Amino acid sequence: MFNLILFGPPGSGKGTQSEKLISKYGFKHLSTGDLLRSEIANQTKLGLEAKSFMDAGQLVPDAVVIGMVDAAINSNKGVYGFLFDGFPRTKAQAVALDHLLASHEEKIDLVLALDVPEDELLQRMIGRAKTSGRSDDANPEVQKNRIAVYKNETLAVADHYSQFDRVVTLNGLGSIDDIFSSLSKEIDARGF
Ligand code: B4P
Repeated sequence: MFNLILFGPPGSGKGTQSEKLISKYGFKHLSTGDLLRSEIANQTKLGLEAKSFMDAGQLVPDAVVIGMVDAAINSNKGVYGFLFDGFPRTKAQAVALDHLLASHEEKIDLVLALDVPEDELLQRMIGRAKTSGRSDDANPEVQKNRIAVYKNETLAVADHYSQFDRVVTLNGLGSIDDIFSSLSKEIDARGF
């Protein structure tokens, strides 16, 4: 198996690039944002709990997200590799993911981090708000809060995997195709 984390701040293009990587390499996509939005759409207890955090630009509690990922990994045994998109978002989630994978004798092979300046992130989220229908995209204060949460809580995930030398940072500014090609080069270089 080859397990990849696509890492970056909100609006950096993780969802956009994930779609392309999945169709090229056949990863099993595991986006916690998508899973949470589907829980909200289905009006489950988990979704109702998550919605208030997401609408405020806060992270959903670790235990909720980790439980969701655990279930998704267990129900997708035998896949070629997972592409984790938007997860882990805290050091505690990263440690939990390492344990979950280790229990299947697996590990994270590579973390590809998209580097995008803050003013561009805000512009992209404003643009996405016009079509996404996402309540967390509509409010500029919420967008700024999401970036602050990224700096305070999520950057620690990159530090965690850097100690194992598994992080490659790439420029996330430019055309979607050019960024996809630089991500693909890193994956190809590892023989996946
Ligand atoms: P996510 O669903 O993960 O979404 P995201 O980080 O906002 O966006 P992404 O980086 O995927 O950007 P996209 O491709 O859409 O998270 C939503 C919320 O869920 C979180 O705030 C949190 O509350 C909760 N959550 C999720 N996971 C969690 C976890 N593990 N723990 C706790 N809470 C969690 O790109 C953005 C826009 O830019 C799009 O409009 C796109 O078209 C455009 N774009 C993309 N690439 C571009 C490029 N190269 N140039 C110009 N525009 C580009």
